[in-house]
Amino acid sequence: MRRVSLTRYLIEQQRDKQSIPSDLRLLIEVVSRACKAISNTVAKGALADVLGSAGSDNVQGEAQKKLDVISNEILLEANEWGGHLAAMASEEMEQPHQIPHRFPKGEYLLLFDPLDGSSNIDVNVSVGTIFSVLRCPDGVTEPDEKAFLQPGTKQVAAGFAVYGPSTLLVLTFGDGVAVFTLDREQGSFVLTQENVQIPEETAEFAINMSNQRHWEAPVRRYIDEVVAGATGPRKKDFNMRWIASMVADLYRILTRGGIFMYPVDAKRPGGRLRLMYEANPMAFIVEQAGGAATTGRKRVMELQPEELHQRVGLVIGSKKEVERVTRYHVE
Ligand code: AFP
Repeated sequence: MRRVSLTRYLIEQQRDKQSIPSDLRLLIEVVSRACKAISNTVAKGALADVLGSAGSDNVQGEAQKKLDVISNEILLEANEWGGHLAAMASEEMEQPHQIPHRFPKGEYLLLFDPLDGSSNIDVNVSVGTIFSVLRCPDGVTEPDEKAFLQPGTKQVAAGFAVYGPSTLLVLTFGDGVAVFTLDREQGSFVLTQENVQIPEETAEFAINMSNQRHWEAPVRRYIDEVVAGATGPRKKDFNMRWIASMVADLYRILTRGGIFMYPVDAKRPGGRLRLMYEANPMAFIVEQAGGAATTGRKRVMELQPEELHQRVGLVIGSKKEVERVTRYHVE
């Protein structure tokens, strides 16, 4: 693999494919620098008094971890002065964050979950940042929630960082998926994978089994079959993984295949994951890597959002498995 920095990769993509306008390139560079800062803060753990709860709740009424709030601040401060954004939206903020009037505005909208998997922070398990980029609708100078309510097919870029044994940045601009690894000596992201392809078949599933009694019949049928393994209709054994950090589960799936499911159920009829800054960016990336992403019934990226923080059921990963689960819902 040619050792290419993120900056060089973005410039060469722009020169060769005109696929990354300069303001979008600037946006991705700024977000990558914010992810480096979050990675460094997460890595300090107990040494920097960043663990534990912030003593506040987010828009979902969920207790915020200190690092949720810190990560959100890092992304806001990094992005508000560059002139590339019209506004930002975050899992941690009820309303979109307007660009201060002292700074110029750009054409993009940035949405993010600043720290996904934060319930894993205090037990030192991988966490990450997920982000999605949309264009601000023409003529909108003060983007409100409505400006963000665009289907996932309108995304111009999406990515996620995994703060794990190594810090990774996964990116797509709609022309394949690339992975960068943070070189801490250089302090820069280096290209380590290009044109990622998810195996269409898999023998590995990810779901939180403790919700089993709440599942709908098609989900119960699918999981019963994979748990039956070689003794059941699938005629092969399956393995299970559940890291409870979607970024870590999805990076594993990008690397070796698999299916990740957080379906709607009797306990969460609207689902658990958020459409705009979790499911949609992940769906864009997985589809670009040859996988699939549905709610169990419909392609995630075609959903017309109604609320900025709306939740959605998610079945995502190796194409043939997602198609099977979706077929069970339709049958
Ligand atoms: P937190 O950010 O609250 O830890 O939630 C993480 C997450 O949104 C996603 O990353 C995990 O896959 C999923 O929730 C874990 O949900 P359970 O804790 O119900 O297994």
